[in-house]
Amino acid sequence: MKTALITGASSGIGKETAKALAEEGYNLIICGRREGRLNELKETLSKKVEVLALSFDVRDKEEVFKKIENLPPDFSNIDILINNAGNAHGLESIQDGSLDDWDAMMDINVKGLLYVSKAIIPGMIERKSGHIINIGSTAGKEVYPNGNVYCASKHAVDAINQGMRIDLNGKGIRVGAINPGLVETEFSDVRFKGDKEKAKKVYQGFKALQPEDIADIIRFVVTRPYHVNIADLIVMCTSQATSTIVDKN
Ligand code: NDP
Ligand code: 8X3
Repeated sequence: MKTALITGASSGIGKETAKALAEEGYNLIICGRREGRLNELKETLSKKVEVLALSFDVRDKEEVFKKIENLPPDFSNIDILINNAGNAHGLESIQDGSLDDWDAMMDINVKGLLYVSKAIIPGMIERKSGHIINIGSTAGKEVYPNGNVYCASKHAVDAINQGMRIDLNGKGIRVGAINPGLVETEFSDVRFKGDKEKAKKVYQGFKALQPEDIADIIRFVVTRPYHVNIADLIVMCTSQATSTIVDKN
């Protein structure tokens, strides 16, 4: 049976992806910082498949390598890596943005994704087999007002996705990105630092994508025959045309 490692599995897209892949029979390594949430999810999904909850901060490169290099034997061959952990921190103009928010976004969304990938790719190369799915964003395809550094981090994911696909060509490893538009998760709670009212307003007046929608697409992507690689996919809710054009009533 195949094993998938999902970063950011403690909520939103990552959590729903874990559920979807458990239904498909994949054994899972679910990652995130909030251990309690990971253990809860593990308890539910363990009824279907083998699950390992692995708690680490993707920013901590030593911890990333230590955790991944010391996986128990049953989980050490990772077939699918879903680079999903990430968030926006703040929504400020470039002149008003906070340095701490900028560090968080670049360190988590870009460098964290690189550390986890660097720890897992050698095994995939050795086994001449693997599948990496990078969760980008429409923010990696266009820039919107006050999105500056978050958009930069997701444009970097877009470039890394292309770079991985080029460098890993011929090594038996599939690489592709899924770039969602507005998805109703804890994303805006994090962006607005726990201001629930402000976060809720982001998804009011239209039907936003739900994390299950993206999980369903990831399920489709990983279950294609080996010769089929979904390289780059943009998905928005029907009400959304661009980052700034959303049909709200
Ligand atoms: P959530 O806030 O619901 O989930 C974010 C996940 O990332 C959590 O599981 C969180 O776990 C994890 N995470 C955040 N920081 C770290 C860290 N330092 N170390 C380890 N894990 C971390 O948001 P989404 O599900 O929406 O976001 C998932 C991905 O989808 C992100 O990359 C986001 O940029 C992208 N995306 C989201 C969109 C949206 O509109 N929601 C649209 C386009 C892309 P924990 O806090 O436990 O560490
Ligand atoms: C999340 C979507 O539009 O908030 O990446 O940047 S958006």
